[in-house]
Amino acid sequence: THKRYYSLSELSLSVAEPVWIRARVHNTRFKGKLGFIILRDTVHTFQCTLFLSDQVSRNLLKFASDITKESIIDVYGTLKATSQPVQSCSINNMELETTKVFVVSKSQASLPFQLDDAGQPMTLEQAENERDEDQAEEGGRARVSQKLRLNNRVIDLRLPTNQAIYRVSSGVCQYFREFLIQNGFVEIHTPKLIPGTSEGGTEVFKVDYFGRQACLAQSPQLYKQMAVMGDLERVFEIGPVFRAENSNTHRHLCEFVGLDLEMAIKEHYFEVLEMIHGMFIHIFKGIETHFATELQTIYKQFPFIQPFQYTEKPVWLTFHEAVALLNEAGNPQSVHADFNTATEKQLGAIVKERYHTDFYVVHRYPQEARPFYTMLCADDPEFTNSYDIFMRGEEIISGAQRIHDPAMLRQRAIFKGIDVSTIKDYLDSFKFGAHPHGGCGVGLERVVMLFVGLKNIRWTSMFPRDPKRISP
Ligand code: ATP
Ligand code: AMO
Repeated sequence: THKRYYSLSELSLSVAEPVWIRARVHNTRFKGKLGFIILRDTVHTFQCTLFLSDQVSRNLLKFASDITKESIIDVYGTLKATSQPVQSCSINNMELETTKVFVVSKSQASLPFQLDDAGQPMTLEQAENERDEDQAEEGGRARVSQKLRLNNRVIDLRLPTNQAIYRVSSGVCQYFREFLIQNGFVEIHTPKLIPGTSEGGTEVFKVDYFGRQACLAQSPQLYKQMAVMGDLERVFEIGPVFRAENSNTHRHLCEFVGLDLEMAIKEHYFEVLEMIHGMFIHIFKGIETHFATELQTIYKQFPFIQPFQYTEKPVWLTFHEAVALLNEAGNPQSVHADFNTATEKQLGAIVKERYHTDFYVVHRYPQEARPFYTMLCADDPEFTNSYDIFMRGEEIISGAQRIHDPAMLRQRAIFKGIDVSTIKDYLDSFKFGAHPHGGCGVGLERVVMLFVGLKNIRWTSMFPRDPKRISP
C-alpha cells in the first residue's frame, strides 16, 4: 500500500493524525533553532514550522534551510491551529509542526524571476500597458515584464493567478461540452489541414502539402456545416483555429481555441441564439459556483476588476437598434459597416448603463460585414440572419444562419472573392437535401479574458502565438 499524501486544499484541523504532504517550496526562512517553509500547491500557500527538538535535529534544520525555492519536497508532521493568522499564506489558520523533510526534486537556485514579484497586485494602468509585449517595456510597468514571464512560461504558470486562470479555462470548456451534450449535440473533430480558406480574406497560413498548397484551418466552419448535412444535425467542436493575423492587439492571437457549434434549425435563427444564451448562462453559473476560489485568487492580483455582470433575461439588439444608440451618443456609425474596436467599447458602455449587463447580442448585421456563407435576410438582402455576442464591449462570438441553397451559396462565394474550386466539396454537400441550419464560433481565450476581466489575451493563452512569438 502507498502512503496517503494530502494536497494543501485537503488540509483541515479535524485531521488528527500526522500527515504527509508533497508540494513545492515557495519560500523558506531559518534562524537559529527555528525555521519556516512556505509550501505552495496550485492556488494555495501554507506554512510548515521546524523547531529544534527531540524529533528535529540540528542536521535536519541545516538540511531544510538549504532547500532551494521551487524544489518539490515531502514533509511529515502534525497540523496545529495558529493563534494568529499566518502572514502571506492563503491557508492561514493552521500550520504543520514538521518532523521529517525529504527532497523529491531540487530546483536550480537561480530563477529567471521571483514568483512573488510576478504575483504582485497590478494597477489598471500596469495591466493595460501590457497589451503588446514591446509596449509593456515602457511606462506603468509591472514589476516583471510580460516578455520575461512568457519567455519562462513554465515557471510563470506556477503563479496562483495562472493556476486559477487555467482552471477557469478548463471549466469554461467543461460547461460548454456539458450543456451541449445535454441538448443532444455530438462532439466532432474536423481537419485542420484543408485545401483553402474557410473564412475568406488573407489571414491564412499556407503550408506545403506534398507539393500542393494547403491551409491551416481558419475555423471548422465548412466541416461543421458538412457534418450537419451528414445528418449529425447538432454538432460541436473544441479545437485549434489558425489566423495569420499580423496584428499586435490585446485580443488577437495567431492560434486560438475555437468553441464551435452548428445545428439544424426549424424556423428561425433565434433557435440558435436561445441555445447559445442558455449555454452561456450555464457556463457563467458553473464558474461562479465551482471556481469561486480561483476568481478570488485572480482578483487579488488585479484588485481593479469588477466582477462580470449579466442578466438571465437575454439582451438582444438589432444592428439598427445598436447603431441608433450609438448615433444618439454622437457616434456617426453607419448601418452598412462593421463596428470598429472603439465603437464596440462605446456600445458596451451604453448597453451596460441601460441594461446593467456585460453580456448582450447584436443581430441582423449588414451583409458587407459578414462572410460568404451567411444567410441574407428574406425581407432585406442588405442585412443578414447573423449575430455577434459581446462581453464587456468586446466580441466573443460570431455566428449566423447559413445559406443552404447550393446555387445561392456559390454565387455569394464568388461575390465575396472566394476561389470556388477550393470549396467544391463543401458546395456539393448542399445538393442532396440540405437542413436549414446555423451556429457560432466562440474564442475560448477571449471568453476567459473577458469573463474574468483581464486586459490581455496572452494571459489566457497558455503558450500564446502572436506575430512576434512562436516559442516556447
Ligand atoms: P473576427 O475577426 O473573428 O471577426 P475580431 O474581433 O478580430 O474577430 P474583426 O472583424 O477582425 O473582429 O475586427 C473587428 C474590429 O476590430 C475591426 O473593425 C477593427 O476595427 C478592429 N481590429 C481588428 N483587427 C485589428 C488590429 N489588428 N488592430 C486594431 N484593430 C483591429
Ligand atoms: P470569427 O472569425 O468571428 O467567426 O471567429 C469567432 C470567434 O473567435 C474569436 N477570434 C479570435 N480570438 C483570438 N484571436 C483571434 N485572432 C481571433 N479571431 C477570432 C472571437 C470570435 O468572435 N466561422 C465563424 C463562426 C461561425 O459563424 O460559426 C468564425 O470563425 O471570439
